[in-house]
Amino acid sequence: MGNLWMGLFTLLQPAVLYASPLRPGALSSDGHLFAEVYLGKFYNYKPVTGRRRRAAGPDPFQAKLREMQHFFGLDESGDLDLQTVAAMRRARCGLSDAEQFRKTMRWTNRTLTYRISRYSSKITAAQVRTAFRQAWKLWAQAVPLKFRQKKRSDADIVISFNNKDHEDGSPFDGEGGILAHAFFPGPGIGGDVHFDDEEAWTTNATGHNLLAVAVHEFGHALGLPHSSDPGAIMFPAYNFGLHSVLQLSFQDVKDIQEMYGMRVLSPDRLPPKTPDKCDPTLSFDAVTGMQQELVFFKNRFIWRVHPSFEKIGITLITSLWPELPAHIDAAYENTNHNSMVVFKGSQYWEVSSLKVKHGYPRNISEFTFPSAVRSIDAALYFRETRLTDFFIGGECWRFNEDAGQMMEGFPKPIAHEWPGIDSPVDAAVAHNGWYHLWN
Ligand SMILES: [Ca+2]
Ligand SMILES: [Ca+2]
Ligand SMILES: [Ca+2]
Ligand SMILES: [Zn+2]
Ligand SMILES: [Zn+2]
Repeated sequence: MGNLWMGLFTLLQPAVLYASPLRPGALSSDGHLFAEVYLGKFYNYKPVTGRRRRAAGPDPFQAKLREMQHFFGLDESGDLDLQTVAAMRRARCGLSDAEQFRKTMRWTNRTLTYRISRYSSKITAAQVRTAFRQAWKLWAQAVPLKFRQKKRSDADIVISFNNKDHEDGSPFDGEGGILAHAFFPGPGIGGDVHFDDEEAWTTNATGHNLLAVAVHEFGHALGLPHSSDPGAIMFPAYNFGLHSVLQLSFQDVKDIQEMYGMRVLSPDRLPPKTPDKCDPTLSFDAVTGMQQELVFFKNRFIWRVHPSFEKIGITLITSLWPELPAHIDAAYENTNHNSMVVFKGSQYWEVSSLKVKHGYPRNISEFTFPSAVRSIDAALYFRETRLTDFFIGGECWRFNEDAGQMMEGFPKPIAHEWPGIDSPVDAAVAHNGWYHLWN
């Protein structure tokens, strides 16, 4: 027990404090109430009270919780464990995840108009207009639709920034929580998009990025429901990180093209597919331990494998660590520092208690590599000796963590230090007394 759950605990917002010791299913009644409200809002959960509750068969709360856990790629335990609560605490879109996809709700015009009826108090009107123009462009690149801004007269899609109750039956909730919501295509309020004006809207990765949220909401305005693909723009939680590149995913493009037809995509704009863990050709960028879990890195994604969870959940790296880039090179767990070290190119980051430490990225020259070493293929930490092996091309470098320098005589050929292992090495990890290396 201990470290893993303490680590996850730091993911939770400071506003919610649970009694220690922390273990799954042992949350306070406040946590339970919060979850009931969340499931009510996003999964059509209706609490059963009184006599009917005892008479009912399977617990409807657990059933809805499993539905939510399935959607978020979490272990479908039906327990209100800390990973589930952390997922519920993430900033997100106000629309339900149980919304049924209805093909009839789509625009018949090929040119759609939008109007901004109320601007943000957090960023300039010019910044808002630019973000919206870029957001529409992403959709217009995939389907034969045109979007035109109107200044005064009526438009199909009216966009506004609002505070708290704004008379549509779905009041905003102040900073955090719900960021925005939208209405599916139709007359009147149909297609309209509302942003919570109390969010710290930005054009970068601080606060909440307006472009990232606008692309998602505009997807609703065109008729798309939420997607459980964590790589999709239509995934309900906010995922934008420091190094994020905004683009529609394969799933988003497929869904919108089913509604409006295709536009031929140029080869440099092919949408990225979310990797499938069952793909036999799947390789990994890096693999590391993280307390009790194993973490597999691939492109923008991670899989977390926990010994007591059946389900292997895939999420975006940025949903845990917004500061980390995609396509990392190598990672290892330094159990003596209680941290995870992540490498990309000549930079590295240290993650402790599930947070990227301040002052990173730093340069790999701090590991006393010569300047000719520009990147690392894989890294492996030996808990007992506090040594770390770095695999670079055909060579192995051995770093003494206590002394802060390379061991004498290194680098050595991988074939010499690791007989039978081919080079280059893609990923390496120590687990259950075995060393696992991937080529
Ligand atoms: Ca809000
Ligand atoms: Ca409208
Ligand atoms: Ca690698
Ligand atoms: Zn949404
Ligand atoms: Zn609204």
